[in-house]
Amino acid sequence: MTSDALVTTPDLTATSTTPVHAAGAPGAEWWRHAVIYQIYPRSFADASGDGIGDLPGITARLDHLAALGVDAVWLSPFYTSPQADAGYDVADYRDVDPLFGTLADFDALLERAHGLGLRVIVDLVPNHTSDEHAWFRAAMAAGPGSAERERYMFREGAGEDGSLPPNNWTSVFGGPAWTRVEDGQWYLHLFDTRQPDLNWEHPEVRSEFEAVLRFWLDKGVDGFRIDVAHGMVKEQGLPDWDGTVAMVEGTEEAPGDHGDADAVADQDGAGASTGAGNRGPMFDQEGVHEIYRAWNRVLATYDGDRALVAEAWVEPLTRLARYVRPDEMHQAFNFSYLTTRWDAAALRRVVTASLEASDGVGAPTTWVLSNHDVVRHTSRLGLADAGSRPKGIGHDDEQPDEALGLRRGRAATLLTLGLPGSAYLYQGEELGLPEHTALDDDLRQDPAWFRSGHAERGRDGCRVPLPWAAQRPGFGFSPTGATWLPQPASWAAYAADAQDGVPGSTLETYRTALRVRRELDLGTGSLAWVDGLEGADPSQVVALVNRDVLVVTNLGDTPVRLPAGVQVLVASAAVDADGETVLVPTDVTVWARTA
Ligand code: TEU
Repeated sequence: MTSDALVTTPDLTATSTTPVHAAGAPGAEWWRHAVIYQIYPRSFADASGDGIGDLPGITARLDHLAALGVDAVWLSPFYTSPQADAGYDVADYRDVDPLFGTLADFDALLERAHGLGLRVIVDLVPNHTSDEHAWFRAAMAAGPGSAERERYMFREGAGEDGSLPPNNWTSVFGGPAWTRVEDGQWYLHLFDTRQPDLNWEHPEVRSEFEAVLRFWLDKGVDGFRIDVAHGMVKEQGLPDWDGTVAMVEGTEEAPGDHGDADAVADQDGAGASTGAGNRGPMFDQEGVHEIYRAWNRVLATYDGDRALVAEAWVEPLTRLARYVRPDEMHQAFNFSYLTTRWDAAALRRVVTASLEASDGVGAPTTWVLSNHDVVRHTSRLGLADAGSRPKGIGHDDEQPDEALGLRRGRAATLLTLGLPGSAYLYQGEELGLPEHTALDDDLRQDPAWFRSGHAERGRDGCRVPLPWAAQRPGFGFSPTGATWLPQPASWAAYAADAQDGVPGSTLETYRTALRVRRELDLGTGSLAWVDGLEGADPSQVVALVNRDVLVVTNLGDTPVRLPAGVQVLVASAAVDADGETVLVPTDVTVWARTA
């Protein structure tokens, strides 16, 4: 821990500050403070004209990301896959699906990105393969008792004739987590039936994934995002479990919800007593950590601070921090932050708990508001229960207030980027894109929509192809105008070319924020809460200092007056300035220089 928090305490007239701590251990590694942009390849940019994004499309648009000012990109899977879960069902971990291009296209992308100073992280999906992976085909062909079946989780069924699933686990997408094959055995799949879980007790599974890591490291990738990082090892005996197999739910036990004080305070990681997070026999087992220690050693044999980021829906935050201990992974997505409601006290609590938990293991915190699995934050924040997390939104669900959601979404982003640590952005959020909340149900492709019996709308609404050019067919996503999902007509106003160079647009606001964040090194800074801005109600206002920047988010109805003499650097929306006085309006974040 550094003492930056103490040395940067500014002279804020009529305020006091509480130093909290710094962001992780000091260190030069890029991932400690990087802003990393998630590319969802099928929806970023299409070069081939088939309406599905591809690697050449990404390469052609990398300048947009360099100009945006991010440090790195993370690519969701582009590997050979039957696309039963949009590529999170991998049939060949060492090749590119023809839908997205070729290995040569990947090499060209990597070279261009590195030429622009952007690092590249790729997605690794180790919990399960596709049912079209050579190993699973071999397992099916070889039959019960074979060595080939040992690489997966095949079991005999329960009941007299084995016609019942081996246990009561359900799939994350809904329905049973087991599928029976013709010879009578069952195999486990925590996700879709076409995503059989691997057996991580098997040495060949371990050595194969280390080889896959090396394959991409040798190509020059800068790191990996590890899918379902908390799921690979299951409790011995696969005992029944009556909990819900799902992600962090934002239940009342979870700190990410209303910021329940007791839950956040209960950060001892002592056990399953809070009931929060994924603590069933299929998630967050001790055995996963040994895998990450081995992978850490693989990465350490390469130069350039290669990094591993955990996609682990685990709470409390102290439990998540165990994935980023010094000899394991480097980052873990902070989903407790993502699931926090639009509430000043809850936000302060989750930020403090996050920094304390990651400081405790010398890791950075990895802030995130949106990704390809959740309703876009601009739309979540436009719901009556602002910041709640529905599992998709359809035409007959509550429709978010788009303008309010955008205003709050921009404020939330500016707060996020003002925090020390690393941050992830999801493609399109720099345009302020809302979720597609009225997508025709007949067009939905997410397996969660089908497996939940249409109870969950699923994730298609955050995966709609990006609008690049307001006046072009398909908003310039593809040269033919084709888009694999339709874009709402209202997206013309969000198109990149409609915002480029327009002062105050979401795109220009992101660019300014990222530039200032980089210039002032906010990512390696530290946080001190500002306890009392004059006249500001702490239950309505989040105020902090990072280096000499005052970050103020007003969640209340009354404008918040900034201390006299500060200089506004960035604002998420227009602020009221009257001579020396700067007022921060409702649902706005401002960065102001104090020195
Ligand atoms: O997500 C893991 C996960 O827990 C989510 O799938 C979540 O449960 C789901 O989005 C419901 O909201 C990862 C990937 O990010 C996701 O896209 C994949 O579908 C999943 O793994 C399986 O590989």
